[in-house]
Amino acid sequence: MTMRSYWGNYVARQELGQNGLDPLKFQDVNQRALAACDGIDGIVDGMIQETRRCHYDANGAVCAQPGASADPLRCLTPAEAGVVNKIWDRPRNTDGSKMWVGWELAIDQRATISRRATQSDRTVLAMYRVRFSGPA
Ligand SMILES: [Ca+2]
Repeated sequence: MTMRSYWGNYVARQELGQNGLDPLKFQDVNQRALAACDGIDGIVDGMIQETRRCHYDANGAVCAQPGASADPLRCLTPAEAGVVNKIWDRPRNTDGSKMWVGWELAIDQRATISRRATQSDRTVLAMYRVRFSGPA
């Protein structure tokens, strides 16, 4: 798991509860974002080189939106779309600046999200919790 996956799982569990975000939904919205932005860099190759110019909004994948999946197992609720946008936005410091520079939109076809926290997940999540909410 990468740091980005930890962040995704952290946001999903914080905002949606212990079950987090369904991996199938996360995969679907990432694929939609990729499809929307792949060509911006001039080559449709399954990769977004110009992530800063990709402004795909996960609200476009909310159920019943044009362009969203018609499959209720794949389209998002508005709350889930908010979580996905937050995951893509990446964590911010207390002054509002982004903690990691380089990905303006952290879309990755291999982006994973899991429903069961591993021990290392829990360690990283505890770290985020301290960083963003202050010690419990
Ligand atoms: Ca491309």
